[in-house]
Amino acid sequence: MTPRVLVLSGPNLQLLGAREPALYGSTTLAEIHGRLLEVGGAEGAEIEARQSNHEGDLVTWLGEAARDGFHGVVINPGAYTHTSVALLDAARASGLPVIEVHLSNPDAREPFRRRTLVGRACLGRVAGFGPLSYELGLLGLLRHLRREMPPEIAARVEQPARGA
Ligand code: CA2
Repeated sequence: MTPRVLVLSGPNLQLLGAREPALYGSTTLAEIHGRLLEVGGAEGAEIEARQSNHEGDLVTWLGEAARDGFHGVVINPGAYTHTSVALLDAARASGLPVIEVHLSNPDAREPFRRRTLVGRACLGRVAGFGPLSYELGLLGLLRHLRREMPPEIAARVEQPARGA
């Protein structure tokens, strides 16, 4: 099976490389996507990458991902990470393994960024490594899809915590 992975980026991430390089670096989203296609290709995977500023687009893409033949999702939900019950529900309902990635480390920033709603539906999270967070998230997801995860982690993935 060729793993097919959908990579989603949320609001304002189209500005990468053009604004606030001190915070988010000088790499553009197009460059990140290009690199993911390279890394994914080297791993024998197919990658499709999309960005939207609209919560509804991200919800729709998550909802259609399994039907469209994707096996997993890497998502940087941007600011929706911290606010969107709709994205949390869509990630859960997708039935797919979802990895949350961030360029910065939200835990080391303002208190309101410490809460992730989307993360409750995610297999894992990579944050703080700039564009490399996307790559690491993709590689982790591919390991999972190939059943190369340690069994105790795989078991927890089957029964994700749903508590408060
Ligand atoms: O660190 C991340 O990847 C974030 O998802 C980025 C979001 C932020 O709201 C999250 O807390 C953490 C913000 C994305 C805004 O992207 C920009 C890029 C360049 C210039 C301005 C904004």
